[in-house]
Amino acid sequence: MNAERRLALLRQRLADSGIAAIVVTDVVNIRYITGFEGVFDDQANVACLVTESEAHVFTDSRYTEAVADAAAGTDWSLRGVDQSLYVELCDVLAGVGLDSVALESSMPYGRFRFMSERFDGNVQMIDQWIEEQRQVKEPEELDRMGEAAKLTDHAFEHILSLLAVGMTERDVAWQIEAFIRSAGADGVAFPPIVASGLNSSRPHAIASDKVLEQGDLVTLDLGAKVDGYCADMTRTVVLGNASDQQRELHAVVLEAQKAGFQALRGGLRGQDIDAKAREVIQTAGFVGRFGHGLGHGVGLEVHELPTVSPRGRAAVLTGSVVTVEPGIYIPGLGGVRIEDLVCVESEGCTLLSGSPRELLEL
Ligand SMILES: [Mn+2]
Repeated sequence: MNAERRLALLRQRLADSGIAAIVVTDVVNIRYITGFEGVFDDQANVACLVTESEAHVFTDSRYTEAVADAAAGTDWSLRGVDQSLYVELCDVLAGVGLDSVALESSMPYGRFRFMSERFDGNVQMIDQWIEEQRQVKEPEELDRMGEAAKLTDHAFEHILSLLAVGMTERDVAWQIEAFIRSAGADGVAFPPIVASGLNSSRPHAIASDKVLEQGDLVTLDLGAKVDGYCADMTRTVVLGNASDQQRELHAVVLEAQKAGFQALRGGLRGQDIDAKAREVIQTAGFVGRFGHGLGHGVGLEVHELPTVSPRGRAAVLTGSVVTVEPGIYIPGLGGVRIEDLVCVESEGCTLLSGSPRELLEL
């Protein structure tokens, strides 16, 4: 992890924007910019203040010992919070006499307003600065994502050996989760989606008490989190012999995914990559049956930049990691999605996930 470089890039962005300081409040961004691992939980009471020459972590006694350890030998200094994080942060800002501060757009509105009123200077709302930095992965981040993808493949292989008529969707989801945890991951990157039969037309169905039946399409969307980094992979299988219609859906989605892989390379806009895969689905006659985007970035979070969808106007950068996940969803009939994780290269992409992609009839 190159935390010094991450901090230098953030300071460069501040300088380019003519802003004296930034307060980072998003916990995932704090983890990224400090490089501190295993210190903050999702709910941590923490904020970072970065100026041209200083970098402070404000937090309370629940985290101070861990921060002091993690900060040793780095540019970061610990500021213990006794009463209120935001009051003390504003006091420090006032004390150093800065004329401007950037606040992240994800900050809760009440806190944003509090700081705007209390800080005697120019407050700028900035959007996704650190999220943009997080897109291009360092080699060590790619290694971790490769491990997460491999563990996810193993979990899929494991669940194939268990999947049977009579299990409920929730049974299956728990078996996936239990496998991932016992295989040494931090946990699941997100609650597994197990959508069977008619439920499979709902892209983000919640695993229910529905019992798996013969002839069901079963969509399994799962990911492990390893050393902080997520994987995301989907397969749709059939219990028993597939019908002609199920085969057709699967074949079209697979073709669309291939078109996505072929189109994908660094520097293209997300929407142009999306269009290549979407065209396959539309040409096959399934207009309006692929409602979501072709893919999204993955990293410390399971959904992050870049956006590979009709909304994705920004270039997908070489070194980013994205999903390629076309689907067809027909209410009253069912749905199919096939999703893999790839690293974007200047001339193509490299698969991180390796589970079989042909239609599996169990
Ligand atoms: Mn996904």
